[in-house]
Amino acid sequence: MSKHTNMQRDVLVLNLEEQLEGIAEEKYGKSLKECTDRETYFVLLDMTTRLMNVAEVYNGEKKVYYISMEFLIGKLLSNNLINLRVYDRVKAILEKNGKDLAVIEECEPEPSLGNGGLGRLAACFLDSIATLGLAGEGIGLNYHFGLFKQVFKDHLQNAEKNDWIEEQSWLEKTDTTFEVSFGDKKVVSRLYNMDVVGYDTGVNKLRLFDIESIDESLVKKGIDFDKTKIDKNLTLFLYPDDSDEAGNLLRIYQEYFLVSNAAQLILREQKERQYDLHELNNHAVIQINDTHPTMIIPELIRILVEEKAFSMDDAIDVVSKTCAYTNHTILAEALETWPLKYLEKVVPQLVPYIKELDKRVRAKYKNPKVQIIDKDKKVHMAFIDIHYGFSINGVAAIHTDILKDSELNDFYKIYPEKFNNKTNGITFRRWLLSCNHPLADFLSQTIGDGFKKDANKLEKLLDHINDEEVLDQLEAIKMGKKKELVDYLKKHENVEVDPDSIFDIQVKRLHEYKRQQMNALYIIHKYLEIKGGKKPSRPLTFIFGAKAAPAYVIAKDIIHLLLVLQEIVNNDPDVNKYMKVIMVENYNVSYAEKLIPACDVSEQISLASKEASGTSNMKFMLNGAVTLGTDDGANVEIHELVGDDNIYIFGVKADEVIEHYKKADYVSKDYYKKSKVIKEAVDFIVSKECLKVGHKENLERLYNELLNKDWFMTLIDLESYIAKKDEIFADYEKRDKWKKMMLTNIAKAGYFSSDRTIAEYNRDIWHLN
Ligand code: H53
Repeated sequence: MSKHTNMQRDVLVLNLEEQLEGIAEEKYGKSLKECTDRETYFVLLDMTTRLMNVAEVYNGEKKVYYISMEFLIGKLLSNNLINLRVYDRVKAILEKNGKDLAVIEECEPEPSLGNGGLGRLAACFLDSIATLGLAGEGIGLNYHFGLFKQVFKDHLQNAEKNDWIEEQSWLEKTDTTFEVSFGDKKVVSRLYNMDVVGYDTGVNKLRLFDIESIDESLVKKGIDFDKTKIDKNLTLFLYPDDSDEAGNLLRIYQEYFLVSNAAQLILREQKERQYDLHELNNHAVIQINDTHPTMIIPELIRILVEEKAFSMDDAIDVVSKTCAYTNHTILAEALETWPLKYLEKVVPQLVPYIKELDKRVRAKYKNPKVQIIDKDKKVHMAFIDIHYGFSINGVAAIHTDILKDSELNDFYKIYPEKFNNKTNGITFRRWLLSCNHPLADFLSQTIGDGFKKDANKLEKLLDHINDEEVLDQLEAIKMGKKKELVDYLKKHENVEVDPDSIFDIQVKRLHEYKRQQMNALYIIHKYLEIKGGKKPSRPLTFIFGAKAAPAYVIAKDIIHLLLVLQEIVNNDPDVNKYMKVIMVENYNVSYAEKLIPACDVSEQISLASKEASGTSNMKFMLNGAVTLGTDDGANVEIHELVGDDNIYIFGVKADEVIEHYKKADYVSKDYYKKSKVIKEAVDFIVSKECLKVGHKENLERLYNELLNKDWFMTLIDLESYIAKKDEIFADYEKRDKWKKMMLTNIAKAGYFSSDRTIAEYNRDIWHLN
């Protein structure tokens, strides 16, 4: 940090209390003590912004631009205070004034700029880029209503707009505007910035583009709006319904809007710094997050050729050396392919360049599986990234191996040197220091606070594996967090939970491959067992949090089943002493921060090969939960780190699953017919108990899906899942063993710090100073 900014910061920090009083007086003509909680929040927002304004801004010779449709950043107040190293002081000042920082935090609306793991990863990465002192920016969109707000009515998911932007917020409106041209219209963008402060370091920016002509009143009922009015709707929602053509086109408009702004911003910066664009790759590296921002490649090439007098060869060459692609999934549905005719409508200016890129590939490689434009005139966006980027990475070891060996094997054979793995990570500032103060404090006392800057130091905890006092403390901290959650659930979901019960939690996007339905079948199985007189030795609490994409019918049916089970189980006096089911409403980052520290059993039960990495698995282990999972994604690496004795792995392996898909020989009904347990559980979905509470249409559809299709092989693993889950619940009673497992999981979590991940991106891909 420069001397100048350092001094300004010190002055502010030294006089924190006076500053806060000053702002309260200025804004509200009151003392801090007299401010309401909401007013106090805005006072703190002001104060924090001032502190960030005097922090060093990173400006290296080379910068990384992380372009993403999602940035699931979560609330910012506490996190910013922690990273600025003033959290404890602010907390104490508030206490002196009769206020509780935890209560003030509740006044902050959570930004709704992301959906799941991919967006949260982008947010963790920004934190780590700043913390490592690297020059880097996120570039994304400022969605007014973001991802929808989930409301349950009649045991069904309803979607409402999520109106999160307030008059005063972390968003800073800038003077920067760009013109963005589509085939049939032009819009004017406006740039908003958000500061991203590193832990004890400087500040980077998250750049969020919006349109000037947005019209919020377009949204009439729920989340419905006229999808054709692009100049009014472009930045209303993240992932608007894309089940029809208008929805698909809107998605392409959004994606081009993102990359056109990104390109203009990046090139403007090169110009300001008087860099030669022929050396773009020495000053900029663009990380393309999933296929959504792929059009940045043809867009940059187009600008260089049409506006900067580059030859086509030179333009392609330098852009290819600047762009790197991260793949986050092997699911075909998430690897975008756009009909050429859609691109011709939305971005006709790019089409000649995409055709040129395709032509060059065609001239070199005959294999139809590597062509950018296929025989049905569909454009494979990932293939543009792979041919015309310099790096392609998967997000966990097994995922990268699957990309190399099967999904993208044809490309791996051409470009082995481009493929690399970067196992995902999470920022420990949010997922430990901020969401679990008691644990963070206890760790500091026990092993020193070196782990806050170097996560590997958590391993020191292993020295205490036989220390009963430490083990008891860990147990007590967990109990404290469980009790906090019990209060919260009572207030927000109106469900009574026993803190002595085992908290078994599955929180993630709702998708058949993640197999929330398998967890539901276990719950049915337990319910029937208890009804039959077999009681568990300790009560069980099953908690879910998940949103289903509004157009994903079966995913919504699974939510319906979970809500129906919640109703049946929690109201059955024979059963509710022994188990409870809770599907929390509108699961988001803030909810995760309450659930994860309170968890005993972390459910990571995707069909092997399908979960690229997962990141909640890392958050749970860091907070002392034990994983019940398949050999999938980052679970594999967790397994290697903690060893067989500290994790519960079940189910078929990835190669077996891949074989089944190749041979198309999985028949779910065979499993149903062969096993009484499976049959009973599946049949219960359409039993009179369920039909009394739920809807025939939804339940029958789900039942038929499981029986006749089950594309993600729920039934193949159901029996081994039941057995493992019973085993883990039984082991929970062996308290010594359990506490040691908790400790080991925390101690071994250091590898999953996003600081490690980002250091690897920088070492292997970005090469920033
Ligand atoms: O990305 C996470 C992975 C996770 C994967 C997730 C993801 C999305 O959230 C959205 C789209 C997509 O293609 C992938 O499902 O396994 O941990 C971050 O890499």
